Amino acid sequence: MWQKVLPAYGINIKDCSVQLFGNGLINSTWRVTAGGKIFILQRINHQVFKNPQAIAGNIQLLATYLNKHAPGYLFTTPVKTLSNEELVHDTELGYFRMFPFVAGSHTVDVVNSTAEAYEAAKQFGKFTKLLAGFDCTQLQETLPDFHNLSFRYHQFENALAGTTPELIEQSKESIDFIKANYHLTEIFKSIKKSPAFKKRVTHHDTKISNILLDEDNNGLCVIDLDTIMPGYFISDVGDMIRTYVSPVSEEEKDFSKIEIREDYFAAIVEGYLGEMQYELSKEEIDHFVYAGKFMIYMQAIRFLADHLMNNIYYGASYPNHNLYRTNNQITLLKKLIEKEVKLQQQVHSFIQKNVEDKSTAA
Ligand code: GN1
Ligand code: MG
Repeated sequence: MWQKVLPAYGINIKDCSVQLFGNGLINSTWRVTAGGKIFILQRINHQVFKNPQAIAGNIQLLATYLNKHAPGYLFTTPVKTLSNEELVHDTELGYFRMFPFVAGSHTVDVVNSTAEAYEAAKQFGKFTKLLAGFDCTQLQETLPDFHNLSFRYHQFENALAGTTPELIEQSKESIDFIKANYHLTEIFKSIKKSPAFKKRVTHHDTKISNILLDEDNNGLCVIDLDTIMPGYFISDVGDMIRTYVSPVSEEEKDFSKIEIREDYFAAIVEGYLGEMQYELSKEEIDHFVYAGKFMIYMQAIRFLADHLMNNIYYGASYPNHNLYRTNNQITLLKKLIEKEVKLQQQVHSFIQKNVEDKSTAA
């Protein structure tokens, strides 16, 4: 596939080496070495991202702003083709773009330490903070309704109406759990109406593999910029809670391994709020743990709806894969709810301590 794309960048396919890279569910990624340089080539899933030009446009706007207001900040922009384009379009293969590989950087697929969780949370917080002065309404919605929980709940109801009685019977417990926790959708609806919740430049995919680390494991920058859109902080904090706090991922089938590690939660609080504390309102900070519930619940809904619709979105590599993923997320959500009060207290102690430190320093 890449053979057809690389010549657009002036790369001779006989003089390069290409390997598959990463493990995203939606886009395909390759690492390309050519002419002594390394690049990351990505195919944009056009079924999902219906308007790839919007992604390129958003990245350009952000790059221009950051160049001016935070010139030292590392922000990766696509390599231009020979004809000065940011995207390569092939009628059969779809859309591609390529980024320079950041020298000395690496990514990790799973969070291995609280230090990594801290570094990632700090980078995602810093990204939104640096863009606080940028008018986020200029950005296009690359995926309309992506983290709109009301919309996801409707999708789930439509899936229930369109699926087979057998699948409903088999998924009954999971369906009942989602319905019984509809109040989480109600909270989201009130957030959308509340002036205390602000739309900001939001990454919307804060998994650890979307952070570049240097050789000493310090965070360098955020990558995977496709879902950057206006959004609420609960999306970014929530997906960090969803994916860093448990020692096992959404793919784990032995649910007894799912756990809420308080020290990892604390690392997210310190990393993210260390940057964002003074940007967020009191009401937003009060919803820090809700952020985790929101994202885990929404992911469970998306996996379940996909199971009911025969895995058209996420795919499945074994029978009932998306039902396992759903129940994995439901288990994680239940465990988070058990510790909710204690974790929200951790958030408030962090804020309190910072306020006290500030007043003694003054
Ligand atoms: C998808 O493609 P990937 O793995 O980065 C999905 C996320 C989900 C995630 C679950 C565009 O992300 O929203 O949280 O799978 N991205 C899209 O693993 O749907
Ligand atoms: Mg992604």
